[in-house]
Amino acid sequence: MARGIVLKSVGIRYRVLTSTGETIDCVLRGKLRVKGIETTNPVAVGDTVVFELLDDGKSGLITEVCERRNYILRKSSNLSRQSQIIAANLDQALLVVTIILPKTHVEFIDRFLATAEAYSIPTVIVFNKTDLYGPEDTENMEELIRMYTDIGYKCLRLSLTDGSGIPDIISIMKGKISLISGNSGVGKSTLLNILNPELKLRTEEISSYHKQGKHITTFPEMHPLPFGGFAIDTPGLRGFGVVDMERNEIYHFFPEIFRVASNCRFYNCLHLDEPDCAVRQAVEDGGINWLRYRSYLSILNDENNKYR
Ligand SMILES: Nc1nc2c(ncn2[C@@H]2O[C@H](COP(=O)(O)OP(=O)(O)OP(=O)(O)O)[C@@H](O)[C@H]2O)c(=O)[nH]1
Ligand SMILES: [Mg+2]
Ligand SMILES: [Zn+2]
Repeated sequence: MARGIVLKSVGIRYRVLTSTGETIDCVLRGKLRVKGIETTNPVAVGDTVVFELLDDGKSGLITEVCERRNYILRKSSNLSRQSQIIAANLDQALLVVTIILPKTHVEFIDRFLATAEAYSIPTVIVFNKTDLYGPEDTENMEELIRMYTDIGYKCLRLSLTDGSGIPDIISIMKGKISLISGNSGVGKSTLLNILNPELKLRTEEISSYHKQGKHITTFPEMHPLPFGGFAIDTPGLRGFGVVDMERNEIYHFFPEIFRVASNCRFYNCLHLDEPDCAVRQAVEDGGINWLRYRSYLSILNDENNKYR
């Protein structure tokens, strides 16, 4: 019996890293004990597992999945009710965003942040490609950084081309399991290749035609980092899971709205047009940024409130 952490799943096999630094390819034992939820995949990247080494000494049989601290999900398909675990035991998410090439929209950032709040995963917002920014782009970035810092999110400025900000990223990622997320083309794989040059992940020029990246990375994989810790490169926009939120709890995942909402007249206020709504008052007074309020409304108005 040994313990390890799942780096990757390949078909029915799982690549497991042991505490001594070996990687063992494992299959699942027929009767596997997994606590908690029903999903299409019983084992995910980031899981700690117990396994038996088989006679060949090189492969193993996973007998138990240890209890997860947290996990993120996505629906198996558009129609399916079943969900799939993307990753487990995350310490934090780094949301990589860019002001241009491609432009990351505030609403996308806010949906991600709200989802991460719902999963209780702290998020750091990383503004990449600063080398490409003109004065106006830089101003836009600084405005967003002010907005998110005021709410309580940590923000970093990064350029993978000129190297500025890389030491900050390393100190934030050291010893932790980090999910690297963000739209296609923002530089997630480029970042991981710089952090661990042995990886040689595929990166691609974003097409200049529609200024959007293509999704190059497809399966989540956890990469050990040379300075300690792991990074999970998720497949672009689709990489982050769905959460089913009740309409009246969405504002719980906007920390600055939640803080103010206790002053609304009605305990079940949705902060739309109810009388004496402290949230709307704060938006008017500028205490809550209207961009954030707009993102809140957009999630609230989503059909079924299920989004990805
Ligand atoms: N100028 C500049 N280009 C960058 C920077 N970071 C990444 N790039 C370029 O942006 C393009 C896309 O980078 P990728 O690392 O493939 O993007 P990704 O986020 O992994 O994209 P998907 O795998 O499609 O989700 C590549 O051509 C990179 O060289 C940067 O800081 N500055
Ligand atoms: Mg990539
Ligand atoms: Zn209200």
